[in-house]
Amino acid sequence: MDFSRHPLCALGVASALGIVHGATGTAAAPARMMEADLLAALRRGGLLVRWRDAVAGGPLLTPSAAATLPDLLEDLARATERTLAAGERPLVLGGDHSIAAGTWRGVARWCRRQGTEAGLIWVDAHLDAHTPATTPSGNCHGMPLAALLGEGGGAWAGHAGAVLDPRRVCVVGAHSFEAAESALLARHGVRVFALEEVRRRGLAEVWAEALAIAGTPFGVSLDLDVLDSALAPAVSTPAGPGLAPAELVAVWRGLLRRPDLLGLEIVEYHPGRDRDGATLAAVEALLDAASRQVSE
Ligand SMILES: [Mn+2]
Repeated sequence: MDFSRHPLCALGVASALGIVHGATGTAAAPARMMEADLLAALRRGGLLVRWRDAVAGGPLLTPSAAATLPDLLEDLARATERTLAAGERPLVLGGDHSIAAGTWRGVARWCRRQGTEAGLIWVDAHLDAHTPATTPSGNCHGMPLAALLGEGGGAWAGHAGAVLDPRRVCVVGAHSFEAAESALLARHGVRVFALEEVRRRGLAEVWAEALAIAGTPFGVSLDLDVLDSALAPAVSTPAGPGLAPAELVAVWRGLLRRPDLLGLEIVEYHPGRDRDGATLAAVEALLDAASRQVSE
């Protein structure tokens, strides 16, 4: 199956339900992205993209006062599964990173029905591999990767089983995490390309290895806090020094043109913290690069 021929369907998740202590501004991110016509960057690159339509419940998934995080995640899982079943690819725009536990659950369900599995590249300053037993903050946006590997998700995500094959999961850019998280990922054999390794080897070489681990087909989950806080400040949990947007732009060139890219998720944008739109401009540059045709 050549996913590069599938139009993108953008789904905003206007939620900060995964952050109980701390900044909750991520709920405003998808509306800000719509207002800024973020998808124009993809259209300029020649890709077909639309916001999810009203028939499917509108472009934004917004938790109502009564909605719990497990309800929201199941709604999102159904949405990404249906998107793929309809011959489109999900572009999920967060929202805090806890939504990844829904995004990739839906993608994985669709893949299994096709007799395949999804790989995943997790680009993040953090490991997001806490469980309710190890988290110092109690924030679920620090737990989704563990939940996708079948650890601790039953307690907060409403799904206890493993969603992903850890041999096809890797993390790129991490530099701020606790020992319990690296121990959990090591136990599952998940390859972590820490920021220090990226610095030593260069992102191009690391990204090529990450693609090889993720295999075919695969998805990418980008937490914007992997970007250097001085250059892209508008995130829930700024982590200080990180990747320059230009470094990531260079390796993302043609990403959405790959035949094996199932979907893309971009999370943790906190519009109230942006400075002169620098963070949103970085997202636009990434989408522009990802939409470009790359000659082999
Ligand atoms: Mn994250």
